[in-house]
Amino acid sequence: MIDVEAFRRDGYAVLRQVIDPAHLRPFISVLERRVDTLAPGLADRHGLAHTHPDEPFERRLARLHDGHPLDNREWDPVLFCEQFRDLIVRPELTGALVPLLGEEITYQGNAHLRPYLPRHLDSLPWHQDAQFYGAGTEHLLWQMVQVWLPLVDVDADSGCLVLVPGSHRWGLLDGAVPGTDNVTRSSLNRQDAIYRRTAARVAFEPMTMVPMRRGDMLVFTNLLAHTGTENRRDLVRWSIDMRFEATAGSRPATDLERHGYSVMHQRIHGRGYVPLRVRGAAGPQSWHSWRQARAATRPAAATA
Ligand SMILES: O=C(O)CCC(=O)C(=O)O
Repeated sequence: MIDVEAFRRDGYAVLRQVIDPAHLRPFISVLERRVDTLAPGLADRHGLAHTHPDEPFERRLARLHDGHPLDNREWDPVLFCEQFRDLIVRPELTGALVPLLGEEITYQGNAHLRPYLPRHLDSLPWHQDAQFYGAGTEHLLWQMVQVWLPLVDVDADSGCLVLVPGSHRWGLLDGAVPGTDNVTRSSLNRQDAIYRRTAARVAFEPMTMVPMRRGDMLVFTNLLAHTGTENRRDLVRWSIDMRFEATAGSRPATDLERHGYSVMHQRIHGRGYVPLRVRGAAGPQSWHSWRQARAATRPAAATA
């Protein structure tokens, strides 16, 4: 059970063995099948003699890339499938968020799947997620959470997250997208400004590494400064990071929070993300209804 007082003080909570790793299996099987489909092309492109069919999930993609880089955003579309939907509506996952978000919870439709390959040395630099969502979303501090879920065990040598406890109390560091354009993908200059500004702010702060096992769940606020670490192991660091909100209108919100919702939803709809109700009086939304909602959504205006 999440300690709400500690969460509000530290800006994050690590929940151990919330999900039985067996429940990650159906989604991992989807990934394994996708790797299998990609295998001949990757072997061909990288001049490999075979497709390493006997390598385990933790290693096969690394063998197939054989030191060649991978753009993890190419994997994000896999997060729209029935097995992923079934994972994120699981009562033990959504129930863990109830003390923070209440009984009505929506997945915002924006997640990243990150298969970080061995010797992935350019981990995502320091940032607060709200810097990317746009100025105004900092007011959603207690109305939304980020959830980071490892699909393999992770530690300091394989790319676990590092964070600065309490950094959410600094407020929004500048570098956030100004005005209303939080839909278009940030320019490299803006990304660089965000990373530099945040790195400078965290430089002399105590940091905490968060090693995790499959089945653990890290929950953090949209203002917590965090980064990934290098993956030096001979394994792929598979993880999913995703965002959930207290379903808009389901509980009282201040004017600033309502403004935060409106900026956030502008981004979500502008980018073509398709939210999914994962918990509530009406029960979680079905796969069928989520798929229909996506079919009715215009193509994303921007990605990543
Ligand atoms: O997985 C990582 O290394 C970085 C994840 C991240 O920055 C996020 O979840 O916002």
